[in-house]
Amino acid sequence: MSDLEPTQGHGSVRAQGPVEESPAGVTEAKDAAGGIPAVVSSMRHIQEETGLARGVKTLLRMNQSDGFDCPGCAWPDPDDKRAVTEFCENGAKAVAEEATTRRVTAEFFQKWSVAALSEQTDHWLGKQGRLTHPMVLRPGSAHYEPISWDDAFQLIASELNALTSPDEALFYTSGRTSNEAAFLYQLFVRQFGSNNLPDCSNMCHESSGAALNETIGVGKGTVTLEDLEIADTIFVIGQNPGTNHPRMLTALQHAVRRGCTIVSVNPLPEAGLMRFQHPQEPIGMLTGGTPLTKLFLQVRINGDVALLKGVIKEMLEAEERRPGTVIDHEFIAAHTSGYEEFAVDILAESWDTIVEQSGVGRDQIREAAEIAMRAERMICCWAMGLTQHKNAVANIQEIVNLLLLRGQIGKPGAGACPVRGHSNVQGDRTMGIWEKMPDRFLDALGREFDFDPPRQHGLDAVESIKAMHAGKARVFIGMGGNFLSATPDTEYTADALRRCQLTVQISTKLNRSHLVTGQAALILPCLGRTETDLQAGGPQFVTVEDSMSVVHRSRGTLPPASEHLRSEPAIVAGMARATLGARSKVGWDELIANYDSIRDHIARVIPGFQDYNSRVRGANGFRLPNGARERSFVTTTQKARFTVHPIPTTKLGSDELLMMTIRSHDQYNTTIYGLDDRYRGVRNGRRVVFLNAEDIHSLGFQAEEWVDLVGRHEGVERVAERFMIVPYDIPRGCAATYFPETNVLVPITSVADKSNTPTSKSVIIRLRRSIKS
Ligand SMILES: Nc1nc2c(c(=O)[nH]1)N[C@H]1C(S)=C(S)[C@@H](COP(=O)(O)OP(=O)(O)OC[C@H]3O[C@@H](n4cnc5c(=O)[nH]c(N)nc54)[C@H](O)[C@@H]3O)O[C@H]1N2
Ligand SMILES: Nc1nc2c(c(=O)[nH]1)N[C@H]1C(S)=C(S)[C@@H](COP(=O)(O)OP(=O)(O)OC[C@H]3O[C@@H](n4cnc5c(=O)[nH]c(N)nc54)[C@H](O)[C@@H]3O)O[C@H]1N2
Ligand SMILES: [Mo]
Repeated sequence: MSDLEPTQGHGSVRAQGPVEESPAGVTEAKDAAGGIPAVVSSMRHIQEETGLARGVKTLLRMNQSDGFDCPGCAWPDPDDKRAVTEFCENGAKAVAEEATTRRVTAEFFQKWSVAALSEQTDHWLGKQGRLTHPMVLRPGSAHYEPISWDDAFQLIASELNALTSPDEALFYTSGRTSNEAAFLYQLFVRQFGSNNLPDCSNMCHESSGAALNETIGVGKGTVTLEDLEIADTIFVIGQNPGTNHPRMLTALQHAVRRGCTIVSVNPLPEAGLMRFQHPQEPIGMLTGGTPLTKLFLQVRINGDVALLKGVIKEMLEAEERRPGTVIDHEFIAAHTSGYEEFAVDILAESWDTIVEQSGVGRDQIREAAEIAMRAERMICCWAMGLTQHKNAVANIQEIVNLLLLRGQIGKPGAGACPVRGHSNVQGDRTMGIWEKMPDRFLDALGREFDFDPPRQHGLDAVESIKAMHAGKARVFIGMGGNFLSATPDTEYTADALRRCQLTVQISTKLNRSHLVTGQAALILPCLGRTETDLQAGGPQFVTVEDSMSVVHRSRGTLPPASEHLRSEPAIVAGMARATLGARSKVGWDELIANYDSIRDHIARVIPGFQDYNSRVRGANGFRLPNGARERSFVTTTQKARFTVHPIPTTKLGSDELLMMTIRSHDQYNTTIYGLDDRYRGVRNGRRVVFLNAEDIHSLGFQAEEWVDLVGRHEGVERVAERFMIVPYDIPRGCAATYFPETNVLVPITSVADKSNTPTSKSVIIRLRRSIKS
């Protein structure tokens, strides 16, 4: 098999896990999320990983003012009214995953060769427990072996310092890294001489950042939790909060109860968005829960530009009929640019194209427009359903257009709400984890630390993969995450990583990026959120920024999983000291002794962080300033910008489908908690493809048949083997599968305009009868 080619003498290492042979069990999909099954499921994970006593004790510390920040998602915590049990099913699973009592020891690696580990599933890898000791995989060796921290840092230093240029190294970050670790990491990288700081955001909300920066002058959302509490209308577009941001459902439930209207736009009727049963409300559970969505628009995959243009067109046509009743002319005149051109384009758009491309009927579009026209305080929320398409930036800019029409930005209860993924992905960006930080940041950083930061933009995630593949980058360092499995085009990316001299992963748990490596590889095990972080100056806390720009503390209380673990900031300092030596004037050791001193530097470099150390010690932390909230729009026109976008048309052959790669209810990105997707009615299997029953029939297949998924892009064929067909309530021509099993089908050359984000939600495939069936 092609994915078993021997490489680098580490043996035959698979870039993709083995294929499960047993069929998944399929039952009916649910429309309600939460309820007793959610409690049972979280307790089962806790029981299995940590034991109940340790697990429950840990959960009680989560999201409390003096506790740790949930490593699940970036949804904010309500001020002052944190229930003792401010946690959700999937937050509990995230904690169980980290607080597990299982251990991956040095003996484990002696027993298991890298090749043998690669024959195991991703689910199995994750279940082996916490990494406990720094390990090295030497060139030609089949097994990882223990290494001391000092030798590991020396190995990194010698490889980095042997490069012809600092730009031959890549420094990836996932989004769990704390502000303190992220700030030190980017400082190290920039003192080393590169801006090569790709991050998970490149594959996530990069499109939101690009879209919002251009139109409202800030790359973040403009709303707070208090705004959600007073909004009268909320659109939830391309997001599955029941699984990925369960605590958001509580906010939506409160909103509905006080009369707020929720519109959801999704190819799937996702459980939770349709109905929600609060796990802490027994009455709701008996009555079937609160219906959340008032209007469900079952858009075709990537039909959002067409749909949003349709809604806006209805509004503009209503304004023509009843001038002065729909559009906020005062706001538009005072605060926006580009309205004329925008309105002309919308009015010229044909209804046939809108209806055909969106897949949503004219009546439903009118209904959505009527809701938007009545709205006094409207919020639009979105996530990966919008950001991972070729025209992702246009998707989000159409949302901005919709909001601007009635002045729904910069007033209480209204605004743009990109719902972030990783718990500190937004904070990492604020700290300078970005390949193209603006000059004002670099100037301040250089002044504070008395050096000249490099100015040339670095490489993002996709560019990094290409650079490794072309032999232009030779050292890869990952601060968390699972680069191999999270990025597109798995086999291509594996080849890219194999061409490196050295790959280094700073991690809590075993994953496939530890197995597909360069000539040499290091695993550097680090502390997680839940654990105490003891340094020379005493116990430390770290800080994070949530999806709504609130910066707050996180302090773990569990004893570390092993005495050999180091904190992320300490690991960065170790690499920096070894690599930079006398070239750096930074007192790395002093910074690690007491993280207050890191925060003092941050306070002087990054706007909004003045008095960081005292303000972040307040019970609920502090909120960063956001110009757009004050209607100060720092764009090229100094105003909020209306923008014009053509309706994208995806041309599919008669046997082709447009596939989105999504999350099941039992995974955290590439971490597989379990093999069930309770809400979608799938048990004990992940290799399923959800299809419309009529498509199954017209393509000549049957439910529960096994197929291979075949993609063709720019003449290159990519295959993902053995998926079971599951009939589902999904628009014609669309398909859904789980990430990361189908990342092998996402072409490295298929990316979003402007943000370069892989098009993980727009993959063209065909079905082929699986030969083994
Ligand atoms: N438990 C858990 N929590 C998580 C994560 C996890 O894996 N597990 N991941 C975290 C991370 S990093 C992130 S970024 C977020 C992800 O949170 P989500 O964005 O909710 O995650 P996805 O599963 O990718 O779901 C995308 C949703 O968009 C819909 N969709 C797909 N294509 C389109 C389209 O073209 N148009 C529209 N309108 N909708 C579309 C899908 O049907 C699905 O409901 O969650 C975070 N939280
Ligand atoms: N096809 C497809 N691809 C996608 C997506 C999609 O929807 N479809 N979504 C994209 C998105 S939104 C994202 S954000 C990326 C996610 O990309 P990543 O962030 O790279 O991936 P994760 O699976 O979240 O990383 C999990 C690993 O992080 C490590 N880890 C966990 N906690 C910690 C910690 O506290 N510190 C350290 N140092 N390590 C830790 C563990 O070793 C674990 O194995 O994937 C992207 N890829
Ligand atoms: Mo994400």
